[in-house]
Amino acid sequence: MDDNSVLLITLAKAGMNTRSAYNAEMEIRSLLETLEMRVSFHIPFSLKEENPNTLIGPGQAEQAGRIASETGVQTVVVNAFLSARMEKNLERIFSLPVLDREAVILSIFLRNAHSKEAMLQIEKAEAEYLKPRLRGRISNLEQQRGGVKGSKGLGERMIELDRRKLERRIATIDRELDKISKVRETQKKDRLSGSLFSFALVGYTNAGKSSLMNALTGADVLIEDKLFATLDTTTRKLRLKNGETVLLSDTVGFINDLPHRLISAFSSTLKEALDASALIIVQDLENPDSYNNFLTTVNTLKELGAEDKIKLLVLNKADREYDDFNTIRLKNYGYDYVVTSVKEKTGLEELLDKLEKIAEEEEKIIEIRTPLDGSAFSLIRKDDSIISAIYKEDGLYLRIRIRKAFLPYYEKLEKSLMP
Ligand SMILES: Nc1nc2c(ncn2[C@@H]2O[C@H](COP(=O)(O)OP(=O)(O)OP(=O)(O)O)[C@@H](O)[C@H]2O)c(=O)[nH]1
Ligand SMILES: [Mg+2]
Repeated sequence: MDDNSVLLITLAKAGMNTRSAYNAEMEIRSLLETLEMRVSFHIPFSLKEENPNTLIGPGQAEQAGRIASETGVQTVVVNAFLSARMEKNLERIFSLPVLDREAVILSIFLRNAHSKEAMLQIEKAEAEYLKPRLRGRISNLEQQRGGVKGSKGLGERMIELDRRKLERRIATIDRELDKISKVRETQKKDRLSGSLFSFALVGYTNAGKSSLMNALTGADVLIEDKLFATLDTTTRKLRLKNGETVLLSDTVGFINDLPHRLISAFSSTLKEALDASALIIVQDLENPDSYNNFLTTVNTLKELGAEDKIKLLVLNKADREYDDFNTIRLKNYGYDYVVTSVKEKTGLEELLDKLEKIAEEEEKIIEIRTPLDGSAFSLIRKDDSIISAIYKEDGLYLRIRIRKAFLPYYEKLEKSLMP
């Protein structure tokens, strides 16, 4: 049996239908494929109640242990979140390293991080994951990954580091991340001069966000048929047909049960994207669970407080075969949508038209009367831009392109400045 062979345990909770169990199995399989781990045996357990020591029942654990030793696999993967205690107990029963869903996703992030910021963010999430797991663990966790950008496997690090070292490291990482995000803030201000309307592409991993970004802006973001190919936020200018220039951002994708640790680790990168004026959800139709994946995206955006910004749904990979029922539900959910195939370049013109419309609808040009001394300039929101300033006898008239949502702000401002 080779080093990457895995015994996969999936859990069907009470009330879960066979179809969603199947989809969940396919998803963890593609996560493992992304890590080049090979599932040589799969056990679907049904979980009636959670055992606090091992999650699965003692009989199930024993059965899995027997299969693991008979098949000679190197690792056991459980597609669930395990507490440190559950993980430790299962490793003792199996005499093998156990990876839970969070460890799998973390390993993929570790492997795909390229920028300094992404690496630091993941190292922090990893350190926090490891903290409660330091003692008494089988320590060849995830070594097979090996040699990625000089970063060691989860297990290797575990031996080297004790809890206090981890805490110190987390504090250092926090300081470094803080510096990076400050630099980025100032760069952003220079680059964007705060005045362009901006869109961010968000959505489930592998939906085609980066492909769409590249197709529309000529950027060369890495595109891969792997999960979490993108971890950094990239922003490019996009010229619409009416001549207006807007910004388009591509960012990290979401997944069902994305560990909270990772969402918070990526909060500053995500924030950069979610600060956009409008969000576009990209969802591929090909995924058999497309509707649920879309709901995951919407719910994640809700948790991040960005739900109000969702303006359009792009249903991508229309060149592939897809499930009609899911597709109908996606179309009827309530967002305006466009059906595209980035691969065959269909639907892109319609998408551009919609972007134009959104920018127009979301923006408004207003004129306000302000004091002649120019003191109002510093009160204009940084996302809004002054088009002209005209001196008249009774005041300085500013024409401003604003986000519609901030109309009340300017109405109040005018009243308070020129009572
Ligand atoms: N058939 C088909 N494949 C597509 C289409 N758009 C993208 N793909 C493929 O889907 C895979 C994922 O594309 P990406 O653009 O990397 O997806 P992403 O949403 O950026 O994914 P992450 O960054 O991993 O979250 C790649 O293999 C693309 O070539 C499409 O319209 N049709
Ligand atoms: Mg991508």
